[in-house]
Amino acid sequence: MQFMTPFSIQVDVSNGSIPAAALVQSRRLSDMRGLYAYKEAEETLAAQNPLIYEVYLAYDMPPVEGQLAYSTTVIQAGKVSEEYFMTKGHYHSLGNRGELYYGLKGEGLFLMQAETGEVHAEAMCAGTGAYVPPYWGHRTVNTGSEPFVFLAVYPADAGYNYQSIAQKGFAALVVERGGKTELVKNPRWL
Ligand code: PAN
Ligand code: ZN
Repeated sequence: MQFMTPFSIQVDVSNGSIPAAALVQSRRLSDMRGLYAYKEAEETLAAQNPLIYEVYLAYDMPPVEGQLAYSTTVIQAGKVSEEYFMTKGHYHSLGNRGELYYGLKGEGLFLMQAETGEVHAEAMCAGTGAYVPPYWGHRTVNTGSEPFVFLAVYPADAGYNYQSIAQKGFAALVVERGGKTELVKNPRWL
């Protein structure tokens, strides 16, 4: 492993951005085709192609064992029909790598899922530290009316496996019904 000099990088806590980020990824609705449950509502919103979330990668860390990477994610407030705006969600390519999320702003639900389909949800707001144990897929959902922002710290060699969630989604959807946030069964989950 490369011997590195310690460093710090500033997060703008007023909006969750990292002004000196090595990389900023923007995810619009068109980047998330097929991930929302309500297809007609997705088609209707497609013309606007709203920004759903941005990821600010603090540093371009080499993906090697022992190093940590960190990023912030800013998820906009909004819904596709009754399903809240959310991240794509992934398992780590190296399944035995955990992760820590720390809430900075807004309100969200942190969905985690074991390969068996067992789902676990943690409510998050500013100050919540939420732990993803190894082997759990994870997705964040903005359940509030302002951007939901969190910091993520993870092993730099964890990698991303988006495939299984792209195919089957999560076993649970996070929806607003009658003004309340509910977890409901995903009809596409087999
Ligand atoms: C996070 C996520 C970030 C965006 O940094 O990558 O919130 O979510 P998706 O990667 O699912 O689009 C993380 O969990 N890194 O491992
Ligand atoms: Zn992750």
